[in-house]
Amino acid sequence: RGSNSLMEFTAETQAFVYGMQTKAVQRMLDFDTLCGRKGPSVAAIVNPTGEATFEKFMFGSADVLIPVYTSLADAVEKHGKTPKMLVNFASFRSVYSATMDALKYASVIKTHAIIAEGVPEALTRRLHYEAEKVGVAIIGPATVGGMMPGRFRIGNAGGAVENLVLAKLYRAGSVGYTTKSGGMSNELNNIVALNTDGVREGIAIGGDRWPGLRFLDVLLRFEADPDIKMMVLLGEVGGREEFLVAEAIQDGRITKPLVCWCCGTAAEAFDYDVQFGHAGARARAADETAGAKNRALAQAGAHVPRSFDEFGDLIALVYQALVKAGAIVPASEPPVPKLPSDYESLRKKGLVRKPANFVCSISDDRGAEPTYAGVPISEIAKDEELGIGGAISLLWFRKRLPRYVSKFIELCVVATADHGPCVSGAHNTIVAARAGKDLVSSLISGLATIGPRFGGALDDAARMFAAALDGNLTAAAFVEKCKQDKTVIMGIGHRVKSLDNPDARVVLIKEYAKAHFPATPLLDFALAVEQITTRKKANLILNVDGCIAVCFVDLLRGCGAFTRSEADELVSNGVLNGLFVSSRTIGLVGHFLDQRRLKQPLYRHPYDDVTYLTDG
Ligand code: Q5B
Repeated sequence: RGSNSLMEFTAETQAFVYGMQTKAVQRMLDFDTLCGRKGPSVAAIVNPTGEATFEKFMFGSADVLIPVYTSLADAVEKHGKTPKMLVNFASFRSVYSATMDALKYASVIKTHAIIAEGVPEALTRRLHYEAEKVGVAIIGPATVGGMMPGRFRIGNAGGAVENLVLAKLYRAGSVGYTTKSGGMSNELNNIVALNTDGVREGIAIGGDRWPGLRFLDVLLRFEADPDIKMMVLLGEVGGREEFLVAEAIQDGRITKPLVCWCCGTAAEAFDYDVQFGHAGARARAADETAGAKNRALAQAGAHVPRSFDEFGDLIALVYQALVKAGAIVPASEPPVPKLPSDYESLRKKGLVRKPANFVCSISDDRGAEPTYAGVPISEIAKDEELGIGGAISLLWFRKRLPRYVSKFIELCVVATADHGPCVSGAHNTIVAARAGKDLVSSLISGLATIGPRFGGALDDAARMFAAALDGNLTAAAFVEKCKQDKTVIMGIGHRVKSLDNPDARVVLIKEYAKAHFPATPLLDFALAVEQITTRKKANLILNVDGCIAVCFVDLLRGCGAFTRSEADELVSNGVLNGLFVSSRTIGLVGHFLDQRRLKQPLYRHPYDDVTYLTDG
């Protein structure tokens, strides 16, 4: 059964918490704050499946870092100067090995609380046997642990902060109680607070059939504690623990007033065995019934009510008698301590607000399914009208645009996804990949070349052509003006494409626009400009950037989904270059993967390809 002697709990006692139970740790620290403890009651967390690190918690309104170790050995080495309690949250599968490991440090870890439910009984008994050999006390399994008001809280014992305050667990009273589970403890915290000066110590021994620490062990501890003036026991059907208590009253080992009740008297109304919620809560023989145990306790001299309804009243009677006799002198009530509230919990209750730092109007992933402009992605995936062009429309324009528009976007993506390895972007991506850089770095290196000369001329082309058309310039006047201004016409000219070597992409885009758009005034204007520029040089064609740009302006202005100012604002915000960046990303990733697949070595530019002008 392990040692029957629990360690002493003071306002300096600290625990190791086994398992990454951050909520439980925070609850222990919140209890510390309520009690006015000087330091945290958790010395360290042991997380064998994680990394050695620090975890941030709140201690009052201050941040504290609690160390996390991957082994108990490390925790003991660093914090083993003073005795520790182990709050063991290992699962029922791993708790046996975790406890056996912890028993190696019996000189430091004097008491364990085993929280797991469902630990096989044979393993539980083996653990208790081994613990007893090394003098370690085990509370549990299947326990919430216990509560030492004003000093120490084991894990989640006592529940939410509101309960701790209502049951005045931030300061000690005169009552020691023991029971089985967390739910029963919470009930007792409340009943004892309502009917006495409060709890001095409360231990839940756990709901299994083979608890380590027993009711009698706890009550004998209370008997020896001069600050505990009366005791409360809330047992239940199943097991014979309560008979040991009755014997101890009879033979004089327990002398302090004890108020008892065993729950589960209703089981006797059935003609078959009833299993209650706890594994041990089932009468396997007549003397394991709640009624038999209540009678035995009453006969031994404990205070036993007629029903659970009268339990609190009887506790109050016994308490008042002790006060009257002068055995208990109720202390004056300290002010109720305040615990700073967590912003998140107040926000959920609607008690605080703050302006958001970020605003987002295009997507939302907070629900079960992400949405783009309010449309769930499953709908986008199902709807043949949408596709990738539709997804871009929703995310960029926050609109579901006509199919011919999303088809046009898809055509632009397909047409400009890649243009071979020799263009600036692909070149840089390839060189970076061959220098051993990762995908994102190589991609960034390629994307960084997109600008006024390469792939980034769309928005400026749209602006220049639109301004000329809107200003009623003729194509010839526009070309002349650019010449006088010494400005290159964005969207005109190509390094390799020309009248003799036409760009197939431009042909495709022009044809689509002519076939599907309501009108193409800007495209027509740009083609008229091309007629003039190509007279000067055959490569001064309307290039892919320029063609997409003017077609897109015709689309934004003509599709009916945007006002003129909305269309202009989209262009001035950079939507057209965004289209090239998005599509070319596909090709650049392809080049990176290609270089990796081909295991290409570091690239070094050949000397004979550099003209050296170094002779002064
Ligand atoms: N001249 C594209 O120049 C390029 C003129 C012009 C008036 C013009 C040049 C340019 C505007 C920017 C633009 C997008 C640098 C191009 C793309 C994506 C790509 C790329 C790929 C892909 C080419 C020779 C003579 C000079 C110049 C005059 C040139 N452009 N006049 N307006 N726009 N265009 N960029 O061939 O009298 O001899 O001094 O800046 O739209 O990037 O495939 O490679 O998909 O990856 O080097 O298609 O046109 O010609 O600069 O030596 O000029 O023509 O003033 O006149 P070039 P330059 P002069 S699409």
